[in-house]
Amino acid sequence: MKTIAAQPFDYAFDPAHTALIVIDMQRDFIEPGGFGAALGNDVSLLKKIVPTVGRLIDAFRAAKLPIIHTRECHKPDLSDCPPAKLLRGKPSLRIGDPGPMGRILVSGEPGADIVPELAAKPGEIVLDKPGKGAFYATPLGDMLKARGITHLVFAGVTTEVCVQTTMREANDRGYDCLLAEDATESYFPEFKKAAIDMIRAQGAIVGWTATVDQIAKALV
Ligand code: C5J
Repeated sequence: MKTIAAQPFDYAFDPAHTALIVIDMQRDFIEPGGFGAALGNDVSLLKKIVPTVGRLIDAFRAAKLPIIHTRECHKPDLSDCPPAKLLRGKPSLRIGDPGPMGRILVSGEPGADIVPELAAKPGEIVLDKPGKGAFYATPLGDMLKARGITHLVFAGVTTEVCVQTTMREANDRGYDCLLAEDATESYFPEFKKAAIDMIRAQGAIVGWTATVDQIAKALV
C-alpha cells in the first residue's frame, strides 16, 4: 500500500488496483467554437490545466497503471440525447448543430475528440458517455471490475458537473476516489472550490483531494 497526504486525511491505495479517469478533456469544452463556448463560457480557464493533466497522465503511464479517458458525446442521430438535455439552456449552438469543429458533442466529430496534447496512447481506454456521469449507459463498471480496480484517481472538466457526478457514482459503487485538485477546472472558480469542499467534507463523504505533485510522488 502507498499513502498520499491528501485532504481531509491520508489516502491509502494499492497501485495494482488503481486507475486514472480523465474526464472530458475535449475540444468542445476547452477550445473556442465548441459547446462550452456556445453556452457563453470563458474556455481559457479550462485550457490552463492541460499541462497539469498531462503531468498526471504521464505519472500513470510511467507507473504502467490503467488510464481511462472519457468523452461526453452523442450518436450522430442523437438517439442517446434526451430532449431534456438537447433543449436545456440557450446556447448559440445546440448539441448536434454544425459548428467550427464539426457537429457539437457528436461522436466522431473533431470537437468531440480529446485535445491533441492529451490524446490517448495505444492501450488506454477511450470511453464515450452520453451523460454527465461516466457509469451511466457505459461499460465502465464492468471494465473496472474486470481489471480488479478498487481505487480511482480523477482529473478533467468540469469539476462540479461531469467530474463530481462521476465521482459520486463511483463512491456509491464502493470505489475510493481521489480528485487531483489542480488537474480539474470549472468555468466558475467558485463552483470548483465548492465542489472540492463538498467532496472532502464530512470525513471524505465523496472522496479525497490531493495535488498532481503529491499523486505523482506516490506513484514513483
Ligand atoms: C458539462 C462536463 N459541463 N464535461 N460537461 O456540460 O462537465
